[in-house]
Amino acid sequence: MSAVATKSPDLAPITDIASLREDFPALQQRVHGQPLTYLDSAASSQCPQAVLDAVVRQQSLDHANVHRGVHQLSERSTLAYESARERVRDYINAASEHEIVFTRGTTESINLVAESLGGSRLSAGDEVLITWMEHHSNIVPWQMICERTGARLVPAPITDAGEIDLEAFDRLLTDRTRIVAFVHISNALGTVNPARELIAKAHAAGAVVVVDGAQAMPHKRVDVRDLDCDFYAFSGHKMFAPTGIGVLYGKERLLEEMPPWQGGGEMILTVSFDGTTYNALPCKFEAGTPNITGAVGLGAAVDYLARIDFAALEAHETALLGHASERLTEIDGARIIGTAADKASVLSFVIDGIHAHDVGTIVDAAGVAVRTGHHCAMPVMDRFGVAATARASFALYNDDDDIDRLILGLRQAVELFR
Ligand code: 7TS
Repeated sequence: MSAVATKSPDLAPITDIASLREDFPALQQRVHGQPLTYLDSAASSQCPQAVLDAVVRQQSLDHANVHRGVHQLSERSTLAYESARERVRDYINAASEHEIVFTRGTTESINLVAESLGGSRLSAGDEVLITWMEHHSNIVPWQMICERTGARLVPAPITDAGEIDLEAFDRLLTDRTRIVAFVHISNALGTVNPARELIAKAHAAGAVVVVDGAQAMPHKRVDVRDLDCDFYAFSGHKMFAPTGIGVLYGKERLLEEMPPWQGGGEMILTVSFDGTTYNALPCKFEAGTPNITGAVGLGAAVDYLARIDFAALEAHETALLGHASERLTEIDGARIIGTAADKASVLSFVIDGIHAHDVGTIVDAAGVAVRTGHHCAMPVMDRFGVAATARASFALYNDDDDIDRLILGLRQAVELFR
């Protein structure tokens, strides 16, 4: 019999970040006969054993649909699912569990806000202000809703270092701006945006603020009430949980006002052919059977993160990024894309005369996983005049040895192609 705890365990914070690597079974394997060096956590991070155990336990013993059965398994499953919601609420310091909507991930979270909030609030003459450094998932849903409502999408430019041009942002934020949507940490550049400052500016202009927190969650201790954002979107699979689960945090007052997005089971109170009444928050936005096991995995990932001393984690990751940036200067013709003063865990670069995909393939043969391409941020590539970059991204389980092996792989690529 499994037992679901309803609260995250209260344990002493972990300051020895290097010790965490052992918790990740995927990192103990070899690929192409070499020890795996995983430098693609910005695309998707690995799961610690505690998350894998929670997923297996849920799926083996407690699996049943939620919110609808009186039987034991359904009750246990519902408890596990709602306990995961409470852990997430507590972790990001949301005021109420009504403010935590489980989604498929960041993309679905942003589509939900764009469709529901944008669809009901925007009209011709209104503007949605974003930035040039957004992931496509924080561009396209806004483009789609602007097209439908006649509103205008306005991108704030970025500087050569890959920071938001704050003067331009101030100029573009006007009394026509209804919604401001921006990324907390850029996946293509690593830039950490001054979220509190941008949110305060947007609120002063009367706009609602949506933050894309996909890359921030595994690196920063996010407190939504301290940020005072109206919405915060993130994905489980970038913060050590499985794929297919994510969260939309929204202030209760706004979520209450917003019309439902998808219709179906779970989101209703009564249905007749004369009309339907909708369920209370957060179920109003969770149509259909949710990803119960994913939510349980996310709850376990949040428990895992809650144990970590984030000052130690940030120091560890800053040192890694500094070391990697320094060592990259040893590679002839290498150039870093994204040199913001406040930068986290992403090293995007090009090497003269070698296509990024070739760089990725050569280092893969040496057991090093990096991502190559436009990183779903084509406007960023346009801004820097490159078609693609190679990107090494770090997480809490990486160490200096991973960087040495990356540099060795890059030397091999240069030797082969020059
Ligand atoms: N926003 C940012 C900043 C992201 O980095 C990503 C995914 C998303 C939104 C979308 O998240 P999803 O979980 O809904 O897909 N970024 C990446 C990446 O950098 N490489 O692969 C996926």
